[in-house]
Amino acid sequence: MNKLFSIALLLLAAAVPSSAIEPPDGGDMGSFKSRGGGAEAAAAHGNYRVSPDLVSSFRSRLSGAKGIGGMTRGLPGEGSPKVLVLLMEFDEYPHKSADSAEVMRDKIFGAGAVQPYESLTSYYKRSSHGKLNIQGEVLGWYKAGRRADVSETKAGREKLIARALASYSKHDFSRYDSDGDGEIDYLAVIWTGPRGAWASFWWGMKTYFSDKSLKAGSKTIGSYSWMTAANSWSDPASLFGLNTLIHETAHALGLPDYYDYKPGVGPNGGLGFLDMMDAARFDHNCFSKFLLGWVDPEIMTAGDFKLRPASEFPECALLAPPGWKRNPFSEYFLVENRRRSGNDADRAFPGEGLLVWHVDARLNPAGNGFLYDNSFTEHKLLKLMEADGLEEIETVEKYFVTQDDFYTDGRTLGPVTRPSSSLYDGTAVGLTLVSRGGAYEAAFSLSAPGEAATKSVADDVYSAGPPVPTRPTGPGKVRLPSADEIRF
Ligand SMILES: [Ca+2]
Ligand SMILES: [Ca+2]
Ligand SMILES: [Ca+2]
Ligand SMILES: [Zn+2]
Repeated sequence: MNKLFSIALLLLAAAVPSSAIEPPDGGDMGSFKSRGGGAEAAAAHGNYRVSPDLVSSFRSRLSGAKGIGGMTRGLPGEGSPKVLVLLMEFDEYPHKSADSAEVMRDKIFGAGAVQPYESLTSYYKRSSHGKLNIQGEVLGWYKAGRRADVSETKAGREKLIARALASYSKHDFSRYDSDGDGEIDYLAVIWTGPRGAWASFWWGMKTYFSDKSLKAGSKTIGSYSWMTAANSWSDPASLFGLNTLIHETAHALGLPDYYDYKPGVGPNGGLGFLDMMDAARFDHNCFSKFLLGWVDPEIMTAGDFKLRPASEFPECALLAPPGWKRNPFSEYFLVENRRRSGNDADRAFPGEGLLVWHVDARLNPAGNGFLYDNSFTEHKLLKLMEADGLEEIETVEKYFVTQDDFYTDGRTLGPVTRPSSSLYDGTAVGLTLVSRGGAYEAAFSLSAPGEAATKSVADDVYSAGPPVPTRPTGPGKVRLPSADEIRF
């Protein structure tokens, strides 16, 4: 069965030639070979780390704090924020007639047709389980002159964007500032013409606008992303696809890249391409959804459980090691049931069953970020446990997760399995998960020494780790270090 399925997948993979190294619609990730060269440039954007603002809002939410508003820069993860999209056309590369501004508006904010990347709005409605309903407007196509004349620097890019926005003098930009802090929450800039190398000027990315003297109406610009209108520009059939925009928008929400910026330094292999923040495909994993408040994992210590598909229901299990003390800023395991539906309804989605994630969400001493990331640190913030025990994500170049990496019927994660349920320092916490299979509802048994069958109740409050740094509001407010101020 597994073997047949693997063969079917190989055939599928062959039918999608460009997915081997780079997904058809990209993202800001590149081929393994090109990643090494651009690592410093990419690291300068800080997107390999969870944004300090998201860490801060996660901590506030988990500690039950109410009324701590204005903590997040970028796009809020709940509600109906308005996103501004700017379409920029260069003289050398007229926009494709099939991607008129009207069509682009429909592709980005419309209902769309074919799941799962039919529109930014639809994807995020599903991923957030109805909590995030992205609205917005499209300006363009703005005629930006010759691309060859663009100054390929941060300042050059900001001036170009500000000039374009200034040409829409009658537009009301105040609607894109959902928290009223004077800054447009999130702007996506889509330009015509081919991409350059990974992390070069003409490559998809998300960063912060630094020049606060440049305004759109009365608003400064905050978080923004930058991407091509077609990944294979010279191919007339290559039109605008949503994957890169969905990926970059996740950075505006605060999520990190889980792919590896620098093989050979720190952990390798990311998440084996099984995530929107790795391959720019599929749904967001349940750790990301936990950070954003889109799922509230059931804390489990022992018993028999069932999970419905994570792409359809906000269901996720948190396997709490004995002595865990309800502290999510520590090491633990998350389990979700994934199958080819919802945002995973992509023919390249590699299997079905339980996925087990090893999370190490310890905070840094300042309390404004996680100690670990998936690129540079000793081990990963988020690691996929491979049920086949082969650790191919970390050891095989360009390893794509397969059905064998899912915990299906009878597969076990325990103190002496490979991989084991031990913590990174080798502490055997004794947790044992035995998958009981199931095609739609996936069942499993969990045991730990000395633990009675328990399950959390929904309104349990977590321990929030060290005190949340306060950020006074109003003039002269103190700002936490932001991801874009971190340099390699
Ligand atoms: Ca704002
Ligand atoms: Ca690495
Ligand atoms: Ca494997
Ligand atoms: Zn990214």
